[in-house]
Amino acid sequence: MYALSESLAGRVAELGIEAQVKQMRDEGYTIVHDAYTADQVGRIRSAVKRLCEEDQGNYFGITANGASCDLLLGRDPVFAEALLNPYLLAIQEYMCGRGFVLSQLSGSVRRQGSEGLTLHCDQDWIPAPFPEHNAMMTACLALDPLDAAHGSTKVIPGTHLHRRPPLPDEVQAATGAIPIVAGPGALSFWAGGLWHGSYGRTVPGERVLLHLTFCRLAYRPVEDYSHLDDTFLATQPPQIAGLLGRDLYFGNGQHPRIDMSRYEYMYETCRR
Ligand SMILES: O=C(O)CCC(=O)C(=O)O
Ligand SMILES: [Fe+2]
Repeated sequence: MYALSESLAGRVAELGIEAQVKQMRDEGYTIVHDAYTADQVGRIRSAVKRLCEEDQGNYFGITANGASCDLLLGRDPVFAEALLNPYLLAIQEYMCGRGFVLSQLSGSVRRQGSEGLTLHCDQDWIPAPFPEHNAMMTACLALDPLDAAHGSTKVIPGTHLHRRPPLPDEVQAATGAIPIVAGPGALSFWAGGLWHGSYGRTVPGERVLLHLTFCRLAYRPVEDYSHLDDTFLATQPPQIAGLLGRDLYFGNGQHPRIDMSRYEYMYETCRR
């Protein structure tokens, strides 16, 4: 599961993220500081805030003092830019394999008094024991400073090795939990099987996050982007079509009915 392909090893070395790759393997989470520029952080933050205002969603256990938004690709040009981040793509490939697809792109705003999110793992609809190969992985882009008082994500390092979700008493105890401590522009990642949640926000201000979740190509994404057609894709680099699984063998039924070039692509791709 944790072998690095030659091409990915080269990118990991170029990006200088060897330590992060090792931490993903051993502890099931990691942080890349300054993964996005201050300019990108500003533009992504205002888009997330605007769409949370519009959607008033209650995802991520947000019942008061905040809101969520989702299905973000195509709703502001900044989200396609966020998806193409080289740190994001390299670490997702490491954990979800080549040809990984976008599962969910959502945003959240938490304000003072917002309660913490219950301990869980993201691939918890896969029956336990989880397969050895990590099925999906979330990355969160910090758009504000993060620590426990600011309502940061909490993780329990090493729990991905249990290959199961936490039991109710383990959820209550959250033994060994630590906060993600990072500044705006940092990307934090946790394996699909890592136990995590968040701290309640006790201080004034806002915690704005962009949540980017991907899955191995064999699994089903959460969000359905079939409304983003060729007109949208023509405005994007080909990686975006790839992230939507448009070059996979799945979804045969259009013309040509069975496209064997896609079968060959998928067969090769999922093996690295
Ligand atoms: O809001 C957070 O800090 C964590 C959210 C979460 O569980 C996730 O994005 O997978
Ligand atoms: Fe989660």
